[in-house]
Amino acid sequence: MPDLLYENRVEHISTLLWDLLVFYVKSFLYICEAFFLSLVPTKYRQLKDVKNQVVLITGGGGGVGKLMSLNFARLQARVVIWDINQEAINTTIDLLESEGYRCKGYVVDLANREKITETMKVVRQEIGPVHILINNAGTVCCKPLWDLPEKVIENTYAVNILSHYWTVKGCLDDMIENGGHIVTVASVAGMLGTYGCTDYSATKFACIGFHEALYTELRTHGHDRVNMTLVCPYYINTGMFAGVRPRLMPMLEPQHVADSIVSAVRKNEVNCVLPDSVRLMMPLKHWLPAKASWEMMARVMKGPNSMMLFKGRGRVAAG
Ligand SMILES: NC(=O)c1ccc[n+]([C@@H]2O[C@H](COP(=O)([O-])OP(=O)(O)OC[C@H]3O[C@@H](n4cnc5c(N)ncnc54)[C@H](O)[C@@H]3O)[C@@H](O)[C@H]2O)c1
Ligand SMILES: *[C@@H]1O[C@H](CO)[C@@H](O)[C@H](O)[C@H]1NC(C)=O
Ligand SMILES: CC(=O)N[C@H]1CO[C@H](CO)[C@@H](O)[C@@H]1O
Repeated sequence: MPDLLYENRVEHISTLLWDLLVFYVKSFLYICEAFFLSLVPTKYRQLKDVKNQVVLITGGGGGVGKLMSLNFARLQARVVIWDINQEAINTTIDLLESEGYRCKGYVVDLANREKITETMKVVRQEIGPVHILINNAGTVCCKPLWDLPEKVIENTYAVNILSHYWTVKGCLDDMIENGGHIVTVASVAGMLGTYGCTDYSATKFACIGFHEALYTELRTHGHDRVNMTLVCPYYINTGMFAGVRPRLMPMLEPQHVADSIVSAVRKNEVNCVLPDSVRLMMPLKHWLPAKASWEMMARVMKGPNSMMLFKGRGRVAAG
């Protein structure tokens, strides 16, 4: 570990200047690299080979999780899905079987820590160590805080963020040894507080913090064989936010999101914001005065009004 306490001022300043110089040179190269790679079509890129790798997808019975399962199966990965809903698991297994692929499903409530830890061990025994973990499951209720039941708040935290700690802890040693990839599915709602989402937005912000902090820890300790990808999608047309009608941009198609996530993983990309334009807009939130940001959100985007149309799936949230 490099020593940060220097003997004297001269040494302090000279090392700082040297590090800044290295930083500028490397940053310039990385920016050129990123620009160059953005021009190369995916089919000419060198992509991670996932053949025979164990890919564990939480929430694999639903929207994006189901489509990612099929994508990974087509790449000859060994797909394992977890979901709270056996019927949903069956639809994914059937979908993969219709193309001749196999997939193993486990019923797991991600709000249950013991069950997660236990099933992680079962997967390791029955299938093998996990190479790619996709923490994809999520839940939303969409009510203003004063109408949000305590149980629902706790369940949102358990599923959307706490479960990430238990799934990652269950396979990190294997990943450090064999190489691996941890994918965190957050949301644009994790970059921008959203109406009806005091629980959902807060847990998605937490997902981003989890990803960034763990990334720092892995890099600092030289665990370079474990890659990480953070995914922040805008609304997706899966039914999770059914009813909501965003004013400016249409919802994303689930297939596009699944394809983009799989591609980001195979390119070892660290950040994946969907669509890209959101990434360019987001800094406005920090630059504009708060009152101007609110005008943008409430008057131009009509964010709260569109969220008030939320119907979801009409099911009562678990918990
Ligand atoms: N749909 C959107 O507009 C949108 C936007 C941004 C981010 N996201 C995020 O993308 C991810 C996937 O979203 P989606 O639209 O495919 O969701 P979805 O609701 O279509 O599917 C989620 C799956 O997770 C499962 N699940 C829910 N609670 C669970 C629990 N306690 N234990 C185990 N499984 C559970 C559900 O049964 C379902 O099969 C989520 O993390 C979501 O927060 C979604
Ligand atoms: C799921 O599939 C299994 C095996 O085919 C079957 O036994 C079970 O009844 C199915 N469950 C549901 C809820 O559809
Ligand atoms: C295990 C793995 O895929 N490691 C890769 C992480 O990403 C870098 C590139 O960004 C690759 O060089 C590693 O091979």
